Amino acid sequence: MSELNKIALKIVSPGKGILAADESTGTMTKRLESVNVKSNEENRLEFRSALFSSKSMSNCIGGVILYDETIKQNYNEKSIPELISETGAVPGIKVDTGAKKLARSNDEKITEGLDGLRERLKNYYDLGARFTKWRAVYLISEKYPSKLAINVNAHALARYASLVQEAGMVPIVEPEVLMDGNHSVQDCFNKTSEVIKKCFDELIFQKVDLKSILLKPNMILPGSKSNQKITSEEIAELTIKCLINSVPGEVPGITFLSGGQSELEATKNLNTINKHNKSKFVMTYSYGRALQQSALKHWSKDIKDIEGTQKIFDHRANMCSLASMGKWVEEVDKD
Ligand code: 5MM
Repeated sequence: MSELNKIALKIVSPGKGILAADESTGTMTKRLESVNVKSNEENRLEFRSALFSSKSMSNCIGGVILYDETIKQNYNEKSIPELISETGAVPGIKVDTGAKKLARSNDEKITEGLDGLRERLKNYYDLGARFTKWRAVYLISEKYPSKLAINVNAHALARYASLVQEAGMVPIVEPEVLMDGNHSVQDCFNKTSEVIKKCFDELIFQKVDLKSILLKPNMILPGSKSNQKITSEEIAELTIKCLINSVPGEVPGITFLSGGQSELEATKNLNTINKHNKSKFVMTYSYGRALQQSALKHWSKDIKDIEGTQKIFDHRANMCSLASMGKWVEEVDKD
């Protein structure tokens, strides 16, 4: 077993998943301002370090994805990667520089960040990162995602993954087919399958070691503006089918994004997926909003109440952990 494969397996060990805390400053500012908290470096650190020092870190969180600002911060005289490593979780870092307008397309995007990546990776390794993340985003409509967007993003994801393995870290490959739109669940299934297959064609072509990556896909869901009603069982069935058909068996783990689902939806769907998952893929979470939303809401009411904030985060993390093993029991929606 290679060192990188061991890191990947450690991140997705039983009952564990990933806390995605890699919001860029722009996104974090939107999140904080939506709950009337000023977005400054101090507040961003205060909230994030509250999560990283929560009790559930040691039994529910296998890895934390950080943003450039956070990986360089200290809290109580410890660096953030140290704080995370002490809980047993692996520190990770988002290394793309964002999704930008794709030339020759009106609405689609290409994720940037390859220039100078080799040097940045070395620096992140020295800061303690042992895994990384790069997210490509795809729209669904009649004509999207275009072949152009599918091909160029797959190419960039593979170039990124190859450089990351060279630097001694595990790349998370995140092709996110967005939930926005009025498309059907079948459209989501077809387009997501096409996107993921193309990613693996490129990863294989560029000689990426598939045993040492993690895939971070969306679940198969109807568009957020479609009126299609679908059960959690159907979501699970289509999601598993899509992944079994598109992901090579060597990949050690699938870590879903929540993608705008509520905390409860993301937990319930992950649980149903794991109840039905007969494949050898580990299927767990790499949630941003679905792990942080309620904790952020609580914290915003009194930013000194770290204990209360941690209690709420711990609850969510424990629910996701149970869902990653198919052992979650329905919760009452308190909102
Ligand atoms: C945490 O948010 C990440 C995106 O940040 P930027 O858009 O600011 O770069 C995002 O990539 C995230 O890691 C995944 O989408 C999963 O987050 P959700 O909230 O969809 O689970």
